[in-house]
Amino acid sequence: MKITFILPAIGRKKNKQYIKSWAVFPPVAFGILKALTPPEIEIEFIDDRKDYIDFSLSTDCVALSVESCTAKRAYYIAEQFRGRRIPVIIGGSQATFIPGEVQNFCDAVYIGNAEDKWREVLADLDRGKLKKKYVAAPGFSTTVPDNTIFKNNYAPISLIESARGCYFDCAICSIARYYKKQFFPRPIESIVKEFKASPNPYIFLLDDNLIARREFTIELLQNLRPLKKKWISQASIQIACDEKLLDLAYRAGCRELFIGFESLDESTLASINKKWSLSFGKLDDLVKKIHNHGISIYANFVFGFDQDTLKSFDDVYEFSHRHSFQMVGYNTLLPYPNTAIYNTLLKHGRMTHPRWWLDPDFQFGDIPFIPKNMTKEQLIEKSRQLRLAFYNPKSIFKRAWHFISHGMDPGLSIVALFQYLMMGREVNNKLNIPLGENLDSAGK
Ligand code: B12
Ligand code: SF4
Repeated sequence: MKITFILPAIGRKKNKQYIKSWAVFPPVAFGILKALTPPEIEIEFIDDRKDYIDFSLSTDCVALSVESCTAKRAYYIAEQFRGRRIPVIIGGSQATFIPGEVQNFCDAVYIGNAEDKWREVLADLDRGKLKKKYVAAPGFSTTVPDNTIFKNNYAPISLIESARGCYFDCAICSIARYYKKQFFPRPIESIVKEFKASPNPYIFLLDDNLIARREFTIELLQNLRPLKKKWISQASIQIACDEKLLDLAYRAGCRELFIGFESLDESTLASINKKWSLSFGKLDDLVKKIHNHGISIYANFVFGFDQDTLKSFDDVYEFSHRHSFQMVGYNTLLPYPNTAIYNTLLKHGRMTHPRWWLDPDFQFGDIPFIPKNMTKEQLIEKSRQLRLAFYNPKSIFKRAWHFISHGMDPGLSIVALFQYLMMGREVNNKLNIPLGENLDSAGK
């Protein structure tokens, strides 16, 4: 039996290359699926962001991993193979959030983590008795991903999971919905095994919130310390009020943290169920504490909340500039299906494109709802200007000086300078990307 794994891409503007910063990593889900698949089953992997799909290829089954932004392309791919009577299975976040929709475009929809039921799927496939729906329990097994299927060039950073989920329930977050406010730590021996086997100088520890469960984090950090690897991860700002944890994290190799600030405004944070992030002290002090421990910050903000005004952009820019964050994400609010914010906007009749991920009038970078204190155009343009300002040479120079004077990791600082060049060029290219389009034409 042969199974073809395909990672669908988001879309591409005509005659423009695919957005590079979206295609730097291989999809971990397929490394896991490969490891769960017995060796007698032949597996091939196609990365739609980089490869071209041969729709006439010979295979017994196609398995797709789908996020909201890739749903349109995934459904197109599924249609091509199903037209040839090749069964298609769809898993991933979109399948988990809105299985009812996904089911219309495939032979089997897979809800939840692969570890629980993938072998059952394979057995059913072998007997020709694929079920329409598989509902898997969330969690981990001791499976270590088999990354030998990834043949393309990716960034020399290994993606490793140490836990899934988060106890918080922020209204904008898909993960809060996926794992239903639960936290699933991975067995530490299997994390260590994967760390040791990593051929790359840096590791991206994919946790949604590194410090979700303090005792687990401490045990993990103690086990990572002797491995002498450097890594980046994601955490809530809560980490800053725990000097012991910060110190241990640095000693265990942590050099950068993605932190979702989302907004600096208390009422906004309250409206998205994230006011807790202001309960640990003044943000300025917390940021300094993290920096003083030699850990850089990738700060994420979202614009377009009801309390946001044009001044909110200036406040966020001033805050980012003051702290010389290594990297920032200035995102416009995109309500993902089944998140609390999506359901609220829908209920109040404010979604202008309720199924934006399939809507031909919606492009990546658009706003699918009616903002309150500004127009959609202002929201898009002010965010664009902020991104351009962050990548302007004067701002880069200030940050470079901050890296040097704070003894930030030299390797990551060089990576950041390359990122500035790449992402600075992408600011305009990332707007108006037609979802699911131009992925079969030359020049990816
Ligand atoms: C690393 C990461 C990235 C990396 C890219 C990763 C890559 N490989 O290319 C970068 C930083 C580039 C990135 C970019 C973006 N990302 Co991102 N990213 C993540 C993150 C943190 C980890 C992804 C991961 O590897 N997880 C580990 C794997 C194992 O989990 P998994 O994919 O869910 O797979 C499991 C199950 O879902 C299931 N499964 C998955 N596929 C399949 C298929 C089959 C057949 C089966 C049976 C099972 C199955 O089994 C797997 C193992 O249990 C997630 C958050 C998260 N915790 O998942 C966000 C996340 C996936 N990203 C998200 C978003 C929105 C984006 C962006 C659109 C952001 C932006 N505005 O630019 C972009 C573009 C995404 C794209 N498609 O290109 C959202 C998606 C929300 C949604 N509803 O679709 C997430 C969930 C974050 C969030 N909190 O909301 N991202
Ligand atoms: S803290 Fe982060 S991962 Fe947890 S629910 Fe909020 S946004 Fe999601």
